[in-house]
Parts: sequence; structure tokens; C-alpha cells
Amino acid sequence: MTDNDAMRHDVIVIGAGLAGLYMLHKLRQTGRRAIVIEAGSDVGGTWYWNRYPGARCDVESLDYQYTFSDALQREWTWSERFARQDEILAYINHVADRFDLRRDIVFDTRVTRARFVEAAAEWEVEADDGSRHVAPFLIAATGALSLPQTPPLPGIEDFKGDVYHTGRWPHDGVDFTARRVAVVGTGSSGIQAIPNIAAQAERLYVFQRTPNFSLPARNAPLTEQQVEERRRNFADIARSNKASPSGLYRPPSDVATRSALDVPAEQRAADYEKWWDRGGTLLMRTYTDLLINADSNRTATEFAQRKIRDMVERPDVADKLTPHYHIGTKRICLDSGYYETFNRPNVTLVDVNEDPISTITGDAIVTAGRTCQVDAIVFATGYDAMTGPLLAMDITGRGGRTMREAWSDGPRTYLGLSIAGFPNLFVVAGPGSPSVLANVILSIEQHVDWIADCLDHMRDRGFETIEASPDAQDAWVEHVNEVAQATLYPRTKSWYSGSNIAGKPEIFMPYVGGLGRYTAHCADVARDGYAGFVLS
Ligand code: N01
Repeated sequence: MTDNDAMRHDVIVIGAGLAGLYMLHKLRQTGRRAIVIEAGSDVGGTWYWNRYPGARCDVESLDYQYTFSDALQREWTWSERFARQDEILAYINHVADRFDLRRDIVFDTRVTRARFVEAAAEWEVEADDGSRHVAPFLIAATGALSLPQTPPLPGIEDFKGDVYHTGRWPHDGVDFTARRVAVVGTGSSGIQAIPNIAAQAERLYVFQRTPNFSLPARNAPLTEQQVEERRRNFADIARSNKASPSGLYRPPSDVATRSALDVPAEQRAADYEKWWDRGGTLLMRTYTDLLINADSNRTATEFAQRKIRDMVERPDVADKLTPHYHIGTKRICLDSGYYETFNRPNVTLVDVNEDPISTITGDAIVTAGRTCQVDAIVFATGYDAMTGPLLAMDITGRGGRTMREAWSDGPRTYLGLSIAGFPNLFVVAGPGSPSVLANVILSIEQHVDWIADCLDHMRDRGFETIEASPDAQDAWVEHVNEVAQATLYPRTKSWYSGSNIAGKPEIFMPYVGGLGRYTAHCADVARDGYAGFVLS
């Protein structure tokens, strides 16, 4: 590529989701000309694509919002404890309009290649519409869960009915009334969609590979008092959320202070019952050690297993729906009536471990034991998480080394922000940062602010390039791994470690050390003159 016909910018941002939008706003505030390149037709990222029935956030609305603008929080009113996808998308559109962001975003355009040109110290970017862009800095705000994966089931190309993926849902919705439907996959998306599809469809087959723990959301409208109280205390709560491990609010009186094993069994049962009744993911924070001590975790796991047996009428179905891994080590799901859905006469659970899918015909999914006639198949089969969206682009750094080569044994980053050999490339909420293990909006804001400060530092001191040193990167990768190994997370196969994708190297990708601790460390790195980075 020559850069003769390329458009020049100060910064190129890929993606107009929550990360890309705030990055753009911040870049403008610091006097930079940025362009955002977005594959979708509008803003929103994951909330633009995920329009399946029942799609909601599993973080409480009052926590799931930007904190950078007091005026923004004052003028936006959330209606429910857990916001629906359309309300979140409306909020994101409001942000785009309010800060006049759209004029620097090109939509319907997918970045296909990015190459660092060493002689010029700049990135050349190509998109699928043939456009070319050049800038000294490239920022990947591509999201952790934006590359859907559909399993290559034999015969799928022969299927004559409709095929959907929860992560690419049609914009005008789907009416399943009087239709026979299959849902493949029982992660967060499947668990939210299944009760809604079951309520419409004539017949629903759910194909499950791994049962999942799901907690009752107990969603409800927010009261005026709740909204006003958060508004009044917004800055203080945001500050304390940012310093906390999860980035989620919990009043001091509700913060766990002891191990599950330090509590008599009766008291423990009462504690779990209380948090189960309060809804959301609060149950996982009943005690301090549920994700680090297997014996403590077992008490919560057994509690949740009993709840499933209480909700599901047929014991054989309840058995199939009961997970046997440490609760919380796979992303916990939130639901509204998921387990009870299997009591409906029009719903059949197919455990593909016992009864694997052998083929798909024109009008059926055929397993070893049955033929399920269906008019539509919904894949709720998840994503090539965290690394997938980056590796889907052809990214080349110093010396012609591609990111696919650099990450052939799994992702390697410094702070989840930067990759050795890829100067002036930043990743927002990338592998090696808290990202999806904390309130992701706060993870995004912290990265965006850090990147903007770093660019100011470079401008003020006349530096052209910044990149992670290989030693600092090795030490960070080792640290991320060490911290993960001290928890129960790596004991369970999940998309956190890439084990949902055949052939993907298994490495626990997010940083489990907590948002507050990570933020403090990043601040120290900056204060020490960007320790671990090479600036030139
Ligand atoms: O994807 P998943 P998701 N045959 O990977 C199964 C966020 N999110 O879209 O577990 C049969 O969790 C797979 O089985 P297994 C949230 O962070 C948030 O549901 O790999 N089944 C699994 O059951 C979440 O964690 C919200 O054995 C197959 C399912 O498909 C993340 O996105 C809502 C299969 C995929 O589950 C991803 O969630 C939605 C096959 N060949 C999503 N291949 C909220 O905020 C895969 N599966 C509430």
C-alpha cells in the first residue's frame, strides 16, 4: 500500500462500541484528530448486534454507565435494575449525539489489515471498502465478545429453515409463534433467550453441552428514590467502584468480611438464601473466598445445585441441568425463569454429551436418539473471545511479524494494553487486563484515560513511539498467570481461557487481580515514566 491515496489522522480507532466512543471523545478533548472505523451500521458494539429476545445486561444499570461526565449521568434515567438491550443502545446513541461523535465515525466498514511502517513510524490501515488510513497511533477498541462462533455442525448447509446467531440478531426481531425452534448453547445468551422463545414457540429443543449456573436476576423497575440517591452520590460511588476489585457497587454493610468456612452451616444457608432472594450476582460475594478456596466454593455450588432441583419438576431433567464445576468459575448467568422453562410441556432438553448431534437435514436436527423437526435454529454458541476480534484482522508490527505469529501460543501483552513489537498500538480492555472480569465500562474508562495521558506525555516530551519491552511483557504475562492460578477460575473450561474454541491455545486471558489494584499499578507505571515501555 502507498499512502498517497490514504486519509491521514492523528489516531485511528477501530470500533464504535462503548470503548471506541469514549476513546474518540477523549482524543478530541486532548486536541487530536481521530477517526473511528466501525463494521456495524451504527454505534453500540455488542449492544448493536445482540438484539435476541431477553437480551439484558448482567451488571446493574446504575453501575453500567459512563462516569466521565456528571452532566451525562444527571440527564439519563435508567428504568430497570438490569437494563434491556434496547435501553442500553438508546443510552449509547444518546452519548453519541450528545457529544457529537458520529461525524468522526465511518460505519459499515470493517478493518481488514493494519501494518506498522517502521520508517515513517505510523500505522497504515486498510478496510473492506477499499479505504486506506494512516496515523501514528492505532487503538483497537474491538471488544472482548464481538466475533461470534457457530459450530460447523454436519449438514447445516442443507437446512432449509432460518438460522440465527444471538450475536447477530435481525434488527426487526423474529416472531417464533407457531414455529418449532432449536436453541444450541446454554451460556448467558441462551439462558436469556430460551424462556422468551419458549413462551412463543410451538416447540423448543434446547441442545446443551455444558449446564451453567444461573442466578435469578430479580429484575424490577428502579424507583425514583433509587435513581435520585445514585445521582446524588454518583461521584463518590464511581470513585469507590473504581478502587474496588469488581467495579460494582455494594454498600459497606453488605461487603463480605469472612470465609464461608468460618460460618456455621445454618447461618451459611441463611446468608445464601438472603443473597439468592436479593437477585443478581450478589450471591457470589456472600463470602470473601468463594473463588479462591475450593471448600468454600463447594458450599455455594451445592446451594445453587439444590436450587435447580427445587425449580425443575422432573428429576432426570434437573440432573442434566445441574452443573458440576465450581460456581462462578465460568461466567455466572442471570435469568428470569430459565430453569422453570424446562417444566413447560413444549420444551425438550437434549444433552449433546449423551445424545450427540449427528447431522442436520433440511428440516431437522438428528441426534443418535431422536429426530427433532425444526423450522429455525438459534445458535447461542458464543464468541472467539478477547483475542478473536484482534486476530481476525491482519495486523503486522515491527520486522513484518504478524500478531498471529506473536500470539501463536496465546495472547501476550503488557498490562493488556500494549504488545511488544507493535509500537503505538493500544488495545482497550485487552487480554491481560481486568476487562470482562470487572464492570467493563469502568475497565474501558480506565484504559482510555491512561492511553490519553500517555499520548499527552509523548507529545509533551517529543516521543514518537512507545512499545512494551519484551521483558516487561514476559513479567506481566507471568504475573497474570500466577494470579489466575491462585484462584479456582483455571480449573473450569470456559471462554475466559479460550477452551470453547477448537485449537485455541488455553490461557486464562483476563487479569483476575481486580480493577482497583490493576488501576493503581497502571498509575504507578505512568508515574515512573512509563516503566516497562520503550519510548523513542
Ligand atoms: O456465549 P457462551 P454467550 N454444541 O460462550 C455452547 C456475555 N454476555 O453468548 O460451555 C453445543 O457463554 C457452549 O457450551 P460449552 C457474558 O460475558 C452477557 O452465551 O462450551 N453447544 C455454551 O453453552 C457471557 O459469558 C450477557 O460446553 C455448544 C454456549 O454454546 C458472554 O457474553 C448476555 C457448541 C456458549 O456460551 C458469552 O455468552 C449475553 C456445540 N458445538 C452474553 N459450541 C449479559 O449481560 C458451543 N456451545 C446478561
